Amino acid sequence: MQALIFDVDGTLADTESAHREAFNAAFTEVGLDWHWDEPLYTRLLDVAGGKERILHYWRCIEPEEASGARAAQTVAALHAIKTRHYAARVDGGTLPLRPGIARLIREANETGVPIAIATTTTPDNLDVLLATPFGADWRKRFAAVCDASTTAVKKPAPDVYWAALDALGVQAAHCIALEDSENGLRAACAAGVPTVVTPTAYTRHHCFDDALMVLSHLGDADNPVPELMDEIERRYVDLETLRRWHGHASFATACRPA
Ligand code: XBP
Ligand code: MG
Repeated sequence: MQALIFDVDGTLADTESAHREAFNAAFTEVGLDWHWDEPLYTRLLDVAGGKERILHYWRCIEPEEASGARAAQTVAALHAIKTRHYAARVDGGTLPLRPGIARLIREANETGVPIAIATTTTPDNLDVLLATPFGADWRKRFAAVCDASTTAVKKPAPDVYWAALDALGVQAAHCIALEDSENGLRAACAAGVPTVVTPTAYTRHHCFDDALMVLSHLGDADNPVPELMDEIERRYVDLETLRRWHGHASFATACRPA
């Protein structure tokens, strides 16, 4: 295993409740009577990308208006308001990183293992989420940051993972991706990257059959991973754990009948 590729929303932090609140705050600000409750938002998360999600919803409820000439501008303007509301909710470190994320990123940095980000989220969202735990120069920790501005086509398409692999200069099979959703797993697998999934409440019901491992979270010394409680040595996921699992994946792939 030569590199790690991290998804953002749901993986680095459990962000989708803040995103949902930001969407609803934007709808209210512009006078729309739209409201995305948890069950509806959980379904809408099947559409990756906030702009794509808004347009998909609008097309479902008002197909005529949503296909007008100015629909794209309207969606972009609404999404910019949403992004402002998201920043207001997340800025200042109000949203903690998920267990094990800060520890694993620091371990990779300290041991020279290159890491990248592959996300469909808006670039501005990364700064508000990562500047507090890692400082204003958080980007220095990553060999590549690939986001909604990097590729037009969103997950489950593999494009953002291809971009991360190109930037890393590492073969897909020599990496491990960390994801939270079925769209993310499908994108990583389509790019050939073995993937560890840590679902959230929004994605727990998704299908993760092609995942290398599915865990409640990555854990820490004082917060063991429930699925690793039988482990004698270490009950959280570190680079050595990932290298061991990656070795099994490589072996399994090598053995997979043609
Ligand atoms: C999850 C997404 C994003 C967020 C909302 O991204 O699909 O669209 O839900 O963020 P990830 P934007 O690939 O990190 O899981 O409104 O900025 O798209
Ligand atoms: Mg995600």
